[in-house]
Amino acid sequence: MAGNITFTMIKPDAVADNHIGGITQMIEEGGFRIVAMKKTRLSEERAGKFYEVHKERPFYNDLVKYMSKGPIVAMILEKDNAVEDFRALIGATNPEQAAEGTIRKKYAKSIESNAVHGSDSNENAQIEGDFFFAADERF
Ligand code: RTP
Ligand code: MG
Repeated sequence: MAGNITFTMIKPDAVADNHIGGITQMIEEGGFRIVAMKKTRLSEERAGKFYEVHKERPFYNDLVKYMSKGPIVAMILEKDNAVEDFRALIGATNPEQAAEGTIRKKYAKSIESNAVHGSDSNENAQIEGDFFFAADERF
């Protein structure tokens, strides 16, 4: 049986610093299969929509500006227990608390510039994947 899915973005600084390959390698070596993948740039408006769940949080405006400042790489990933296992692979939101061997430990620069996004539930994984990818872009 196919595993379930999660959604990730490689954030603007990590793309600008040429870490697409390194991060994608950690994802594949972590047992995830790439179902869909694209490099794109979010407008402020679209970043605001993506992060709408955080709109009451104090960091919302900065986050929206940060996520729209340059291209990102969006991916849908498949694995058994994908959401939880991917959050384990990326590590804590704050890189100072991220465990050894995690993507954020290796590539994050700060709590905002923390290299990658990972969905926090199966429901949000579906919503976030649908935000970026049509059915004919998934394999
Ligand atoms: P993500 O959604 O990006 O996978 O990260 P997360 O679940 O670990 O963290 P979340 O609470 O959902 O926050 C989303 C993103 O907002 C930025 N953030 N900044 N300045 C701050 O205190 C702060 N807190 C969060 C981070 O870029 C975080 O990934
Ligand atoms: Mg989150």
